[in-house]
Amino acid sequence: MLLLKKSSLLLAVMLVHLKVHILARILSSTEPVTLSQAVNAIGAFFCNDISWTDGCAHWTNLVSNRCYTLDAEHQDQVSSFGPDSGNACRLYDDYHCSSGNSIYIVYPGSGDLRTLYYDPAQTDTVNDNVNSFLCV
Ligand SMILES: [Ca+2]
Repeated sequence: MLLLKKSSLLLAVMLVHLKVHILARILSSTEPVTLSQAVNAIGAFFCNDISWTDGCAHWTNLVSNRCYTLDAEHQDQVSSFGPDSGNACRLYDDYHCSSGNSIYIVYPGSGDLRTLYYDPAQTDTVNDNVNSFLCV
């Protein structure tokens, strides 16, 4: 009986040491910060001409699901649009991500928005017709 109690006590002490060791590893680890930064790395690359040329811009550190209105240089002119690796964006023809005309586009995007249409009837192309977008 005494032997059993001693071994139980020893086991309890070992468990406490193990918990302290695991806690110390978690607290000293930098992994959660690295993971958080990776998740938040949202960006999009777009250009005013097809094949990723003319008036290109790379907007980075975007907030997930926040609407971004294009600047004057790109409004109604973008012909190539690509979310960064791991990202997806919804493009809108209005300025505030609120109209009925929108299209979901995933990495690597499209170097020719003339091939994408806002509507199923395929009359309203996305080319030169983007004014705002949001990404996740
Ligand atoms: Ca264009």
